[in-house]
Amino acid sequence: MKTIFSENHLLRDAKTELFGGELVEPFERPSRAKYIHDRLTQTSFGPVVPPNEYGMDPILRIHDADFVQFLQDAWSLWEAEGFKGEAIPTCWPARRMSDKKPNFIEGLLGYYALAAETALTAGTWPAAYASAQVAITSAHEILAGKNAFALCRPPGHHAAIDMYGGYCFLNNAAIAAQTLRDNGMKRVAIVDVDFHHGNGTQDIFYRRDDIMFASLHGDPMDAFPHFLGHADETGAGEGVGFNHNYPMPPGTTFDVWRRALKDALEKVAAYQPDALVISLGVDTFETDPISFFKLKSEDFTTYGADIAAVNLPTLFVMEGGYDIAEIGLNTVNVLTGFESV
Ligand code: 7XA
Ligand code: ZN
Repeated sequence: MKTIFSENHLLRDAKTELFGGELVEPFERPSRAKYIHDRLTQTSFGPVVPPNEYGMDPILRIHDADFVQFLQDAWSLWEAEGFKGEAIPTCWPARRMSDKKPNFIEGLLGYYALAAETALTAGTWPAAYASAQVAITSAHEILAGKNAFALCRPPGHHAAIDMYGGYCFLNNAAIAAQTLRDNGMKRVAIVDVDFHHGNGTQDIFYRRDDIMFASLHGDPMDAFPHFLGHADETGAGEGVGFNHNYPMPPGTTFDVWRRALKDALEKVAAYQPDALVISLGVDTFETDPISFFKLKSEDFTTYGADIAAVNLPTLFVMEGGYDIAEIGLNTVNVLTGFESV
């Protein structure tokens, strides 16, 4: 299968992440994509090509226009105040406070952020935009009857209609799924195998029955994003029954995780979608520095084959994974496992 990849991901190069009360080098850093790209090349996995330009319309099918405008303006508003560091939110509309949108950048950051670890920087918007174009271009591969790997960076699954955070700005998987719908597909399934719950994707499609969502993740009682991803969140309105969460505890091993995947894939098969989008995070790996599952490198190959057995046009969209030395191996293992069937 083809990989779609943009060098513009390099523009997302934050120097700080708020972690454990310190400003550290971000876990989500440019070398992640380089290691995946290197592994694709070393294994001659398939062609790696740049995205086409589809503009803003597909992005605005998912995200509110005022939120997208904020992402474009935030850095210049922050710089104009003369602040020295990167733009990090420090206050929120917490319980029983006003939901009016403030004018000042400090208030705007809290209004649109769902968490404080993700610093906004000069190149964040163009990189996020390029990442979305990668996802949209990959969706067009699916429409042309092929499978594809969207090597997106920055990732997307925490980004909601009008919120960023968890290293995510635009929801690449959601934009891709909507692109499939807007070009004639009737039903699309998204399965999120990243360690973290795909709160953004869930939020975007929670009331819809044309895009089903299933997520396997660290129990939010113990893992980011903490405030969404419980098993009893099953959809609302027309979306009731089309949202499936599989929260799992610290130390979860592949046999347990794989049973959850098989259950999710059975639900996908029953749904009879026209295509499958996989939010592919490899932070389920046993030595991932910010996660707590215990998958081994060979397990990624195994579950890639499990996904292929569903026999649907499949789009893999890159999400998380922070054991950088192994990120290429684990990611490409999923793809080779998929292609082995
Ligand atoms: O899938 N999402 C991620 O990999 C990013 C999670 C960010 C966690 C930040 C917790 N301090
Ligand atoms: Zn993750």
